[in-house]
Amino acid sequence: MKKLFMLASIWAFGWAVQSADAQTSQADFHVVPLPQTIQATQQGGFTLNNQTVIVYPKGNKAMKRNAEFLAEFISQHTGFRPQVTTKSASRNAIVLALGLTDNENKEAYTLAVSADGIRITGASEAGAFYGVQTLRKSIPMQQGEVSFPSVTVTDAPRFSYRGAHFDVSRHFFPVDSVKSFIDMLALHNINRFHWHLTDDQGWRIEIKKYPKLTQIGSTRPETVIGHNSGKYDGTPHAGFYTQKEASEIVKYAAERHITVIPEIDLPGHMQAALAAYPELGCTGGPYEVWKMWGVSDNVLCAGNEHTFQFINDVLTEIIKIFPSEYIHVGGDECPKTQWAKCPKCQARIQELGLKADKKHSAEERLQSYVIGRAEKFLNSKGRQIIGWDEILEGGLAPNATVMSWRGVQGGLEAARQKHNVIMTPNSYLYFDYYQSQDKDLEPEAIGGFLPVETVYSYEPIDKKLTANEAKYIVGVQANLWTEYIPTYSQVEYMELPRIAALAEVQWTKPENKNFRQFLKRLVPLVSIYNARGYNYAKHVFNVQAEITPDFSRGVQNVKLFTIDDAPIYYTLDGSQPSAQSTRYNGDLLINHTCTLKAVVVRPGETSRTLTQSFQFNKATLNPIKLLQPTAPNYTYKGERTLVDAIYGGGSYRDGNWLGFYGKDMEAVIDLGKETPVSKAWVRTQVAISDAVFDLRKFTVSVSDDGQTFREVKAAEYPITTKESKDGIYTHQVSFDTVNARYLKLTASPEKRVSGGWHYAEGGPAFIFVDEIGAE
Ligand code: TNX
Repeated sequence: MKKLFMLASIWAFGWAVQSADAQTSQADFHVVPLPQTIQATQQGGFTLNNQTVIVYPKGNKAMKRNAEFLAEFISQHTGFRPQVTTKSASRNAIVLALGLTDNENKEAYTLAVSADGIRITGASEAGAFYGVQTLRKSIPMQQGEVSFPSVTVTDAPRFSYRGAHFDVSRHFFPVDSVKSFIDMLALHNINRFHWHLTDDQGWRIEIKKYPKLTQIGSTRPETVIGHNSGKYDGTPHAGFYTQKEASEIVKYAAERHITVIPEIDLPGHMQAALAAYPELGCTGGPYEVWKMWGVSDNVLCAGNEHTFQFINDVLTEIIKIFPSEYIHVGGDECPKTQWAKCPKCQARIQELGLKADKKHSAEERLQSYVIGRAEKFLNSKGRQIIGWDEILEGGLAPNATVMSWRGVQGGLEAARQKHNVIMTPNSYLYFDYYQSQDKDLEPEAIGGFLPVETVYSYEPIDKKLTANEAKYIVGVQANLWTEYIPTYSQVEYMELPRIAALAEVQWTKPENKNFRQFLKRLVPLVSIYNARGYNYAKHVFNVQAEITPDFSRGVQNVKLFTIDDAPIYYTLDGSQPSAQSTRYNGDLLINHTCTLKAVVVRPGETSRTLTQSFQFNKATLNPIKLLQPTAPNYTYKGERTLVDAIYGGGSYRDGNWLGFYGKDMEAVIDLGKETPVSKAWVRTQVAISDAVFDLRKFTVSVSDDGQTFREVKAAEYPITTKESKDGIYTHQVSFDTVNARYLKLTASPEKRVSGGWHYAEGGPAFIFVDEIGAE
């Protein structure tokens, strides 16, 4: 019986494929990253079918590989694999060629469609590879023939260094995962893989001259739970790459036109190495491979000549494995506490005559000395160094490239000093940060909040730089620190789709970038993620809402949408929606108190739930006027916010709260006709450390003409003190029913903070109000 069912389902699947076969899908070159130009031509469109061949230039191994990649991609997308050949074909061929000469950019390519086929011409093999990537991404994931529009794509990356960093120290990831990571980079046209191989919590690369680095340094006895909770999991965490495995990774990456840049983080972040060779530390140990997160005080001793021998020996083996011109030597977060006490380090400072000045301490200069020696050594071998922006402290090594991670300032400073810079600011490009403010629904992360949109908005060439200085910004990179990322599946979740946004920051010219259009381009890219089984974050696929109040009809107009136009279902009674609930049809007007919940239902899965409550009362969505202005920075959408039926959240900066400073919130609401009213209220938020205090007074007045008002009730509230509590408060007053056409509600803030306990002493405090109402 079971077998019969299986046969039946195979048959059904086969039928589905066949019927799709009959259809020709349409290729679209608006891929991620968006090519620089896509120009319509008169050459005629081309149809790719099971007779199409891929031609590459004879004798060129890299082009042969490009051709084979393309054949494999096409077979994944369409179901048939084109034959790869060196025999020229005049019809029905995709031709991969070299010799694009009118572009100095080595990674440039053109892709020209004509009735006879497609010709990709690279300025180099790498250029041709990006042409192949663009072509493959243009093909929908649908079995059957593909029709290409008659266009020419002319493309080249904006930045030559397009990086992605992966920390394999905090958590180790096996060779297969690293290869998978590299495939993911290739899909996004990334050409540098920054491999963070060593840190306090684990040394992950075999060094033959120092076998204990991996024998001891690659295993930590256990790992702290959560954010340094003080509790440990009791499970050893271990792993390293042999030199052979690392070479295999280098080759795998090179085949995908990616350079592996290894990082040996020094002189800080070295506790795992010290556990293996305690004589390299200032105190002599003993040390253990670190079991918790943060910045360890245990660093290499800069007074010990053996340290420099060690660094040179390690780097000697590293450059044998990694042909990259650039070697990353870290330089970040090296506490100087032990150097300040260590007699050897102090003797070195003396001997070198290092002096503190206004900008740098003597110990910072000692760090520059360490990095400088590593640079000298690597330069003597024909290599260059990259270091984190701390290498600016104490003076830059002469040829160093700076990776700016603590914001953008270090990058600006290095560019002004005429050093190459790679921008990787944590505020935009730290993929270990949360992607949603609903932290409860996310895997535990280090902190922060970095949604796709913020990544996309990043502009690496700061306006403060002159054109000449801007030339030193050679690249952009996102970093993935893995303290809180124990599995490879979570690596994918943190990278995807933020890395797609990164790809356009790195590749696409800023004038061609557009977030809404990027989201549309993301949909076909995600179908590749699906086909490859990637675990990507789905926030951008959740229901999005645009809520516009309509005062003339007294309703909230709710527009719901998704980036791929998938069906949305909703409820208004607070119950969980499903595919059985009402389907959203483009029309949703809310005129009563209710809770909207909406989900997107796609084959096999339902999105997160969008929840929005509406609170209606007699004042809601009636014309409102403020008689005194809001604080300029806290005006958002203005007075209508106070009667829009939408409450604000716990942050007074969420756009639903209006701020008032030194002025009353004095609002006149036109109820439209004479209306009986017997109570009124105001919702306010208190955040004492930001000088956001409670009201002192709330007054209700009424009027028949909107000109002369009669006070019906007033209430006073105690002064805010050190002991007052932050939070959201509703202040309500009741009175004998009055008939009123106009209602005036006045909330008065503290006008003069007193008592000598707050920095706002002597001046006014803010009040923040999200909603006012009456019944
Ligand atoms: C800072 S970025 C570090 C890493 C941490 C990371 C966590 C940098 C050069 N150093 O050691 O893993 O923050 O976000």
